[in-house]
Amino acid sequence: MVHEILIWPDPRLKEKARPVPAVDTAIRALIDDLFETMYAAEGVGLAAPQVGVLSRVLVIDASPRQEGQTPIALVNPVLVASRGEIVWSEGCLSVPGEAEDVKRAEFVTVRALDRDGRPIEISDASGLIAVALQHEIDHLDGTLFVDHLSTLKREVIRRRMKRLKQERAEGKTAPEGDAGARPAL
Ligand code: GNR
Ligand code: NI
Repeated sequence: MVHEILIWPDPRLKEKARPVPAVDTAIRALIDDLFETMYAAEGVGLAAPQVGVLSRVLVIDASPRQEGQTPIALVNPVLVASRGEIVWSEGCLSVPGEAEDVKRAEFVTVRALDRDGRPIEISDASGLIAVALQHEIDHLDGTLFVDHLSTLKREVIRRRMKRLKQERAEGKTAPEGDAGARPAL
């Protein structure tokens, strides 16, 4: 089932998600929904809080953009090591149409449970996967990429999101050629 993706600002996106006590059928159904919702929105990743579920679950699939990648579903992920620095132009399905440079670790190692509840480790990920892992784990802690920006940039984006929500509520579509109408992902 495709869920509605919450648009920032929303109080649910600021909450810290709760650890999953057991990877059961309900969690597997959530993972399926996250993949379905992510693919429908053409995103690279999605975290459960973005669909209003405050559980520590995320999915990532960079395969359309990076060859040799497979879809990843992580439960209770923990960043156990990171090194280096990289600046990446990030977007977010909860902040549609916006993209800004964010400084991240270049390489990360993450431990988690997979969809069968087995412990897995993603060792020394790099590139888009490494950035997406940090971006999605941030979501589980109530942090969005806009929280890494200057107050000025964040407030400009806040106004645009307010306008976007108003337009959506009024059933309007953005004017043609308006870059803000498309997610910059
Ligand atoms: O689709 C997405 N693309 C993206 C691009 C650069 C850095 C991070 C991301 S994640 C984002 C999907 C999303 O909002 N996940 O939470
Ligand atoms: Ni996001």
